[in-house]
Formats: sequence, C-alpha cells, structure tokens
Amino acid sequence: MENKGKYYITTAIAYASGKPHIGNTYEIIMADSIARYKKLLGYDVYFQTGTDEHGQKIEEKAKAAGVTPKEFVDIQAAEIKRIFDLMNTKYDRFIRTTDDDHELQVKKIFRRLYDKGDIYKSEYEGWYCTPCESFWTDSQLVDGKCPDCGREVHREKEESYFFKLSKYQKQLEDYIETHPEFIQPESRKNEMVNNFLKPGLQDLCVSRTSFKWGVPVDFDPKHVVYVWIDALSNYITGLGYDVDGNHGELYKKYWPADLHLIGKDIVRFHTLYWPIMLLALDVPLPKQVFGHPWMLVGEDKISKSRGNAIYADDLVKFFGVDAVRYYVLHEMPFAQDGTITWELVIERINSDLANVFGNLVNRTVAMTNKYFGGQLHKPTEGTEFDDDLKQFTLNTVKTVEDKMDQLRVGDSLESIMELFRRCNKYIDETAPWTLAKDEANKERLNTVLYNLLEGIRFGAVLISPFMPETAEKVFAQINTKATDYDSLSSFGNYECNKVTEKPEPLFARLDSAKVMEEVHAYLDKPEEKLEHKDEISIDDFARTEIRIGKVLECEKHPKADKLLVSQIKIGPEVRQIVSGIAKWYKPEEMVGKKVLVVCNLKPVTLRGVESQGMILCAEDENGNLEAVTVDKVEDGAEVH
Ligand code: ME8
Repeated sequence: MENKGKYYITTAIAYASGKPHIGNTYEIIMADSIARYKKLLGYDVYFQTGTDEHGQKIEEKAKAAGVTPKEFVDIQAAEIKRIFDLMNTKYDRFIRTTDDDHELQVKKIFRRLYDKGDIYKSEYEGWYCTPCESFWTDSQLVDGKCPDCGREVHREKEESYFFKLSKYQKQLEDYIETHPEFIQPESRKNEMVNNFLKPGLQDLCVSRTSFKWGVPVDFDPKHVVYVWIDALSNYITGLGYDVDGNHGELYKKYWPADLHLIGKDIVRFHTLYWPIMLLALDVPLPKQVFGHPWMLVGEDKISKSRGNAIYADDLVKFFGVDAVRYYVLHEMPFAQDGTITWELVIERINSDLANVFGNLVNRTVAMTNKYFGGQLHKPTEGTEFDDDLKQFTLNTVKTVEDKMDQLRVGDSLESIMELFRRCNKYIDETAPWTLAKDEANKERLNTVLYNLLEGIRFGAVLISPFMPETAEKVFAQINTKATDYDSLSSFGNYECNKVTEKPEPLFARLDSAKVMEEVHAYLDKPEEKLEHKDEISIDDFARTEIRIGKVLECEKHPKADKLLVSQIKIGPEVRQIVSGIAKWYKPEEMVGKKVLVVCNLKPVTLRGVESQGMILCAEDENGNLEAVTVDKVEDGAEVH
C-alpha cells in the first residue's frame, strides 16, 4: 500500500489524580480510532498519550492518602493505563511527566526561555484556584469564584517567574489567521480570538513556590515549573525533542503534530500558551488542535462527588469493549456535548449493533450455509438493485473519508451503519428465501448472497478502526483476507472462501429491564472494606524491632501439641522461640526458613519453655497460615 506520509496524534495527558471516567476515556478511544483509521489509509502513525503527574492538587491528594506523591502517581498512572489498555487503545508511547527524559527537557526549556529573556522574575498577587492550579485577576472571577470550575478561590502572593506571552501575540494571531484549520471546531477558534486575543494576552505566571511537587527550576530551586508548562511540553519531549538540538529520531520524523485531540475546557492552553512556547523555542507549530465536546450523564456534568460518574470498565463488564467504543464514538456530536446513561447504551446496542449490524452478518452467513454449504462463487450477472447497492457501498467509503477528514467520527460511524441498513434492505428487496424455492434461481441467489457478503466486508473494513475486535470476528466469519484499504477500491474483491458454519451472534439483544436490574445490583454493592486498627505514627512503628532469623533447629514442644520450639539465628545471636504453628508445619519443614522475627517482645514462658520473640505469620479467612519468609536477605537484617 502507498505510504501517505507521517501522522502524529496526541491526546491530553490525564491528571494522575483519580480514576478516569467515561468522558476522559472517550478522548483516548477517539484518538485511537483516528490513529487506526489513518493507519488503515496508509499513514505512518505515531500516537502518544499519558499522564500529567505534578502539581499542588496531586501533592495534597498524596498527603491525604498518606503516601509520597510519587507513590501516589505510580498507582494512579497504572490505573489510567489499565483502563486505556482495557479499551484496546494502541498508543506508541504512554508518557508520564515524572519520566526522567521529560523532566530533564522541561528544566532545559524553562532555562532556555529565561536565558532568552522571555521568562522574567517578578511578584504576583492574585486569586488562586487550587483545583485548576490557576491564578485569576479580580475581573476574571465570576461571582467571586473561579471562572473555569466555579469553585472558591483564595488570595495568594508569591515571587514568581512570568512568561512574556504578549511578545508573541502578533505572531500567534497571524498564524491563526493564515491557518484556518489550526483551531477546530470553528466555534472554539472564535472563542479564543474574541475572548483572549482581542483583549490582549497578559503575561503568564509560570512558577510556583507554595508547594514542592513539580519540576524544579534548576537555577532557582525553591520554584517549581508551572504544571501547564511542564504538561504541554510532553508533546515534544515524548518524541525526543532536545533544547540543545540533539533531537531523537522520532522527533525529527513526526514533529510537528498533525493533531492534538483535547477537550473543550483546555483549548486555551493548547491554542495560546502552547503555540507561544513553541514560537519562543523556535519550534514549528502543530497543524491542528481539536477541542472535542464533553460527555454528560443525562444533562449533568460527570462528577465523582455528585456520584453520577460512569466508568469504562463497569460498562465493559456488561457490554464488552467494542459496544462501549461504538457508543461513545457514535453518540458524541462534533461540537455539542453528548450524553450517556446506562439505558441509552442498551438502547443503542439493540438498535444498531444487534438489530442492524449483528443481524445482517448472522442472517447472511446462515443463508450462505443453508443454500450453498457455505461456499459461493463469483457472480456473473446483476440487476438494478445490485447496482444501487454497489454504488451505495463505494460511496460509503468516500463519505467516511470526507467525514474523517473533518474529524466527524460519529457521522462516519453513522454512514457505516447506513451501509449495513442498506444491505438489510437489499435482503428485503431480493427475498433470498423465495429465490431458494426454485432451483432455476440458484445463480441469482448466489449473486445476492455474494453482494451481501461483499457489502459486509466493506462495512467491516471501514468499521475496523472503531471496533477492531468486531471487525476481526466478521472477517473470520465470512473468511476473508481482503481486509486492507486497497481492497475497497472496487466492488467484488470478496474471495468466496467457505464461510464459518456456526456463526456466533456478534451482539446479543439486551433486555433493558433485566440488564438494568443487574447493573443496579452491581453498582449498589457496598464497597468491601477491611477493618483497620487505630492509626499509628511512623515512630510508633519504629519501636518494633523486626529482623530476619534463620531457623537452625525446630522440634515439638514437650508439653503442648499446638506449639513448636525453634532455635533461630539472628545475625550473631541464636534465640529460642515458641510458636503456635504445629497445625501448619512439621518441625523439619521449618528448618532452613528465613523468617521475620519480632526481637524486642518481652520474653515469656509458654508451658515451661522460654520464648524470646515471635515469628511473623500471615493467616487468611480460610484458616491458611504461612510464616512470612525472605529469600536473599541475610539473617540479622532489619525489616523497616
Ligand atoms: O485537563 N467529556 O487532564 P484531565 C469528555 N492534565 N472529555 C472530558 C470530560 C468529559 N466529561 N471531562 C474531561 C487535564 N474530559 C490536563 C491536560 S494536556 C497537556 C494536560 C477531557 O484528566 C478533558 O477535556 O482533567 C481533557 O482533554 C482530558 O479529558 C483529560 O482531562
């Protein structure tokens, strides 16, 4: 296939502050579908996503959770990646802003802008919104609250570094004017121009001293780099951009980005601050920023605190990966917000995936088996219905191409669904079951089924970027290898291999009331929690001396069946310890084990035998007990 050139696509990097909801997840599914579609067309695609891990909010959340910020983001990033992987997204790099290569370049970028005089030191006083990590002036506040999120703001004053946005305003305006496709959809562009550029850009505060969790400014380490400067840089650092010009191969090949896919709330950062950073660094600007709309639950904003959040992994449990991908991609309009509820997902699966797509494939494969033992031959004749179907099929390829060029993903899926509807109509028009009654119609029946299988093949190839697993299932059922884009250049490339004998339905029809009952039972299930003891401080814990001990000898207690008596070497000492483990261990099984011993327990005498410590064991609900052991560490080593 002809190489169409390179295509670099990115998503926003998700805040590593909590589990991503279906709205956040929609963005990566959409990016994945665009990336797969471009690959299908023959582009050399690089797709990057990842996590935004610094900032005050994350520092505070980590503190509340009693872990270090790095421990906190490690857990969050793993969860975010798990959800992205579950949704079958095939990114080339999952960048984390705590990655060393990224942090190094962020430091260098900040220093370069400072050395150039584009960043300068001054003092800042303003209204600060902690969740948004943004300063606001009096006039920017809305009813005294943060204009972005509507939450409380507080007064803060700090010595800060500032970025001279104003210096590049004119250059940016010219770029936006001469590149009408740069900010999409059009409505978002107008918002940026009218609300921010026309009034004039203010210099941006780009460092913080009120918290520590960020990339330090290397020449003034009490400051950390503003999280947006850090986060936006990921799009170039992830490719191996180097401030000193020693760029990696990926950067040389893929930059500038063809598409930054982001949500409507962060268009300002991507179309004003980011291009100005690039202008200041003398780096070419990205070709397009697309601010997609938001997904709502019913009519409300998705919010964990409101308790209305829907998560991709829960949906997948009930409907499978591809049905969820289909729903979010099909349902999200181009510019207006879209909506999701569990009931709507069920309705859409029934109306489109079960009744139209699944039913078409199932009926066609079943008829091919029934009337031809699963094996057709290439047809020799046609009728007007056939021409119409063929034309419709070929047109669908073009329509999808046009729509995808404009990133109208939902419309593209609708066109593919229209093709399946057209095929179903063709079944009604040709009535294969009637043709089958007369042997004289055998050739005609072969043609009809061939055209249907070919229509299905076209639909499956076209839908493969959006529903990759389903497309594979269809290819397997109709047994075709003609799955590349070139095979769609003309109607009639289906090879007539023997179709599968027993086609599995692609999508089961769902009984809404029944499924909703199960959904409620599942979602209302109280979260299981362990009972915890009172909190202790690290100092309290440090009072317990736990060391590794090697069991040298072990025998039964002379007077108690439940007890074993061990001689345990702990570094230079040997201690005698009595433990209630005879039910689980024979004495000889203990010999040689390196166990954990509490050394500073007051000695006690148990049925006449002194015990100078305690072996640590784990016991589960089923009554299994195991001594905790180590492998490599020498006896005497302390556990902390
Ligand atoms: O904004 N529907 O991260 P984030 C659709 N770290 N998209 C939604 C949405 C919804 N209901 N809610 C959020 C950040 N999003 C920054 C980005 S990029 C250098 C730094 C989108 O985890 C949101 O618009 O809050 C954004 O594009 C993405 O999810 C991640 O949001």
